[in-house]
Amino acid sequence: MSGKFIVLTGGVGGAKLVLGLSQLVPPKQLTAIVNTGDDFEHLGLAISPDIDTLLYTLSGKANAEQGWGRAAESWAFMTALRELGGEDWFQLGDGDLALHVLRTMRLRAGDSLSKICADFARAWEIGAAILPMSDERVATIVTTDEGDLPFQHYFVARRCEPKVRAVRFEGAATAKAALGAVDAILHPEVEAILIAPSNPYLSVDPILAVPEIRSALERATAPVVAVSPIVGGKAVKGPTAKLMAELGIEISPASVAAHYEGLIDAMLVDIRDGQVALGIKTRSADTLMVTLEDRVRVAAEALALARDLRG
Ligand code: FO1
Repeated sequence: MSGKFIVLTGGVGGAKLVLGLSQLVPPKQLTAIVNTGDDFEHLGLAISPDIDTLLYTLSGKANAEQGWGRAAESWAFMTALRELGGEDWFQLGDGDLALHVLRTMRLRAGDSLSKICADFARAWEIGAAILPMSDERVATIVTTDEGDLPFQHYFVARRCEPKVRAVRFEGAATAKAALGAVDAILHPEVEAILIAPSNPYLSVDPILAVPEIRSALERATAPVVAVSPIVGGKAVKGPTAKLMAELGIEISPASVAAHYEGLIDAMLVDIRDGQVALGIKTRSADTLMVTLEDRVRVAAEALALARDLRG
């Protein structure tokens, strides 16, 4: 394949698909546009979880079982922090800390998040382009029955327990797409644009809330294929299914297809969800990603669906 491939991704599930794609597509032809709505400042440090999860995953440094953070991590910092009474609800490993310290220092020096990402990717010999959705601050705020919670407070501190009433992305409406993101989506050699099986409402929506990205997707001539995050009528892990239930949305691929209406041309649906009539082209496959082979299989199925659309 000589073409280019774009994937919109957030969270752990998204990183799995990107890893699968990176085994099939020459890395230089792969661009990931990553959610930054989960980003927050913690202990004075700029944390970008979905970018870091992708950096770790594509460089082979990820803690695969946990999904986020580094493998073989040490926790001296957290131990010392706890002794001093510092906030310890958000686990920062010693190795992980280097990313946050360097990123914070460089952001304060005026470097853009996308430049910092590109330098980290290069340092870890990641060939794929890792682009934040925007270089400007966008914050996912979850409105719950306990009030508004910044994303990490909902996801980690409260373990997704509060009932969700709404989700919003502060700053998204005026945020410009990161340099290169729109051009990547609209590039004439793009063969497929994939939406990873990330949480549509928490991890993909912030990306789609950046006006230039949504309009680029609407204008793109390349096929846009979403991988369903639902497996057998429920979500694999994380709060997707609980969130959908709380938002009164039926937990099904059809709901996700409707959510992406007008943006996607097709959806890869899990074989356990049977044949679903979504009004768009679908392909059925085992989309559960446990092993590396699974990740490659799902990526291959999604690319095959895009190829079918190109005819
Ligand atoms: N998730 C947790 O459930 N607990 C944590 O303590 C935690 C720390 C953490 C540190 C760095 C990082 O990049 C991610 C981290 N995550 C943690 C995961 C993170 O909350 C999620 O991966 C995304 O924000 C949503 O997918």
